[in-house]
Amino acid sequence: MKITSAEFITSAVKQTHYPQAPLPEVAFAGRSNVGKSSLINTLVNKKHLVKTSSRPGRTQTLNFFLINNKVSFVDLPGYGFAEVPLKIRAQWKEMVEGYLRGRQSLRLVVILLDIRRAPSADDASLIRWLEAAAIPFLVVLTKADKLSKDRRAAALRTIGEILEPEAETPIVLFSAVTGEGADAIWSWIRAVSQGERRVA
Ligand SMILES: Nc1nc2c(ncn2[C@@H]2O[C@H](COP(=O)(O)OP(=O)(O)O)[C@@H](O)[C@H]2O)c(=O)[nH]1
Ligand SMILES: [Mg+2]
Repeated sequence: MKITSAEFITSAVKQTHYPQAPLPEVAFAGRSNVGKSSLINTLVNKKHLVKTSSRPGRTQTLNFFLINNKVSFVDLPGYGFAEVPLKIRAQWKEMVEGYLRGRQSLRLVVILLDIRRAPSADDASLIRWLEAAAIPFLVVLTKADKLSKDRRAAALRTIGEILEPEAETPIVLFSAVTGEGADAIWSWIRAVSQGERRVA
C-alpha cells in the first residue's frame, strides 16, 4: 500500500469526542505489549506515528489516525495487563464496548495475538463479543519472526483451534521486523473499506 499521509487526529474517551464525518474505520485491539503500535507503524511506513511503549498498560484512550485521507485507524487501549486494577478494567470495558457498539463507520476490528502465546480469556471474550455484535474481525498473529517456519505452522493450527474449533477464522501472520503480513492486512482493510458494515 502506498502511504501518502498518516497523521494523528485526536484521543477520545467518549463518543462526543470522536472525530465527526468519519471515513471507513479500522480498530486495532490486543493485550498490552502484543505489538499493536508496531503493527500500525509498519502498516503506515512510519517509525513513530504511534508510540511503542516499554510501560505497557498506560494508554487508556482511543487514539484516532487518518491514513491517506481515506481510512481511519483507531488504536484501542491494550487489555489484560495483570496489574491494572478492577476499576480501570471496568472503564476499559465501558469505553471500548461503547465505541465498538456505537461506531457506525467501523468496518473491521484487527485483533492481535502474540504467536508464541495461547489466547487469553480476555482475547477469547473479545472475539465472542464481536461475533455476537456481528462486527467483522481479523486475527493477526504478531512477532512471527520469533518462531521458525515449523513452529509457526503449529502455532497457527493451535491458535485457530482454540479460537474457532468449527468455523474458519481469518488469521494473518505478521512481523514488524520483516514486514511480513502487512500486504495481506492491507488487502483486508481495502476490501472492508469499500463494503458496507454488516448489521446485527
Ligand atoms: N521481534 C519482534 N518484536 C516486536 C514485534 N512487534 C513488536 N515487538 C516488540 O514488542 C514490544 C511491544 O511492542 P508495542 O508495539 O509497543 O506493543 P503494544 O503495547 O501492543 O502497542 C516492543 O519491545 C516491540 O519492539 C515483532 O513483530 N517482532
Ligand atoms: Mg501501544
